Amino acid sequence: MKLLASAALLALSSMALVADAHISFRYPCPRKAPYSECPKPNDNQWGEVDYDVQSPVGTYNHISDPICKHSSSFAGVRPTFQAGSTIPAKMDVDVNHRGGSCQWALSYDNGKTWVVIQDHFQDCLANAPAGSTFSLPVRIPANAPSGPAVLNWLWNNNEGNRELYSSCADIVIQGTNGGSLSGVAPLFANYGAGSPYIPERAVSGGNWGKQYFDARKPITVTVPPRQLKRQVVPLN
Ligand SMILES: [Cu+2]
Repeated sequence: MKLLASAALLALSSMALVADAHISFRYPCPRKAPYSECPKPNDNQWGEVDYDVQSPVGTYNHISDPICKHSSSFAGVRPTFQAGSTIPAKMDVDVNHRGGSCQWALSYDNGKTWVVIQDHFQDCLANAPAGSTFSLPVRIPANAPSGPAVLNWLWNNNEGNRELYSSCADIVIQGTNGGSLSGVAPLFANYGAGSPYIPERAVSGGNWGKQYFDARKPITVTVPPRQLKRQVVPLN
């Protein structure tokens, strides 16, 4: 059994040479993903396709990518979701690292400020089979303002390297025209030297970083009302 497992690991690590793969959004499309159903690069953007879209953005002592990995998507249609509805999000799972803690956050200013809209602590993705596309729905708050927004999935894994994952999808929310959304700012743990450190958690329990999640700061993001196009009513 042990031998078989190491053979499987070897196979995995040689695949990892091609693209070090872990977990990302599959739907909605993560920024610059190579998936065929996602927005395509234009002729001079092919070098920007992210074949490593599932890899973490950093570890406890190293930041390899900014939160979201990319500051924009390729041009294309963003999916629209109603405030109060549940996005049938799907994750592209390579290995699940025995789960971890997920946070989902929204930004209306392209990632300058984030507000957490959903948490799933300790066993998030723990039952996601390796090599699967795994359903992990996320609910948009009913009072979410309308407008283009970034949905950010954040994940601290339980087992293995102490990593932070961040996968971002550009979406449009149809809700209140102008308004605010309150919650807490997300925790970016295991993300570079000096970031809060969550140790590898024994499957039987242990320190999963509760004190850091509990200490997240309240935040309110305010979205100005969007100018509605003036209706020109023909006189006749
Ligand atoms: Cu991984």
